[in-house]
Amino acid sequence: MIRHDWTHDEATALYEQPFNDLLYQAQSAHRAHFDPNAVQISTLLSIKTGGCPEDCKYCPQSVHYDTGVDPHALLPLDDVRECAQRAKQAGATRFCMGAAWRSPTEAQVDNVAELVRVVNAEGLETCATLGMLTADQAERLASAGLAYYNHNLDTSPEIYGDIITTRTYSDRMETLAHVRSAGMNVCCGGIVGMGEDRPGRIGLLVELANLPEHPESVPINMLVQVEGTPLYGTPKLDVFEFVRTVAAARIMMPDSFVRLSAGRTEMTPEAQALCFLAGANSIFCGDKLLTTANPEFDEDMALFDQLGIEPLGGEAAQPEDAERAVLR
Ligand code: SAM
Ligand code: DTB
Ligand code: SF4
Repeated sequence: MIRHDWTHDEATALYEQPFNDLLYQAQSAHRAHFDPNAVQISTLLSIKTGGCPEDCKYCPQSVHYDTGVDPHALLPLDDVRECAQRAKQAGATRFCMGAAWRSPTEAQVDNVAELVRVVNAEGLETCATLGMLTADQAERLASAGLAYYNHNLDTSPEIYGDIITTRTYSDRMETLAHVRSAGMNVCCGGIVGMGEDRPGRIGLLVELANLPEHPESVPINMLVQVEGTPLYGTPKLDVFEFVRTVAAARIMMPDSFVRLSAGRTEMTPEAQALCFLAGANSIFCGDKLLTTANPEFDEDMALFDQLGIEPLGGEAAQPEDAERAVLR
């Protein structure tokens, strides 16, 4: 059943079940809505890196922290097309373009709209994450053919102000509403392992599940700790707590793709397999996220083989083609 009226207490009862009961319930929900052995593959490209005026304490791209990230302006169209071609060859179905902006200017929206047309022409679904959008900007991106917009709530409303001071939770909600009104699919999730407590993780899930419509895609990121960011050195989250978050997301948003997102380089294959069992059915492939490392493509395909997982709807089809196409 699709619900939008979760209370914190109900979500807590769900989340705190014995681990085996939680995984059984999550896997049952997963099987009722999806092929349990198919995982969707997205790839990421940072089209504009670093120098962001926001102060998100987790982010290596904020201008406020010295993280050694190499900044660059918006990439030229040809470079983006080439990356999209390689992603497609490797079996990705969605190409996500990330920009380190608080909110794009009108000219920047026009430029990204052009990139969206180019990537769509390569036969890939497009996703972009560019910061806050006005209603009109969302409309223009939708008209250009942008299929998904990623805009994360990141954490629970109670904690938000401790992590980011340059915008509010309601700013985030407003952009999500603009994206919905423009008819785009919503990709919205968060980060765990930022030092939040269990109620903080549950609070994020309640906010996501109680949105007027569930996001089509829910990325669950494990904090990637980058030296120079204020959250560097935060005590690491217990992996079972991460799996519980994935499982609860699957149960509370049974029709959504739940993406095992950032942080996989720190996870064992066993931990990732548990996430798939808990209902994760999407990942980012390619050896780089936006600025940090992600597992090698071959490593991911080896894990898929071991687990009997098939990439969902990818047209790269022939594994040898996929192996030849090194992502970025
Ligand atoms: N600037 C835009 C924004 O913040 O909406 C788009 C790019 S931003 C890098 C996209 C998302 O990446 C953030 O919302 C956050 O959830 C995630 N992210 C950034 N740094 C991260 C980190 N160190 N670990 C895990 N996720 C991270
Ligand atoms: C999301 O939820 N995770 C991705 C994507 N959406 C844009 C980004 C992860 C970024 C990890 C840190 C980095 O590589 O800079
Ligand atoms: Fe900027 Fe996005 Fe990073 Fe925040 S998460 S500093 S808005 S790039």
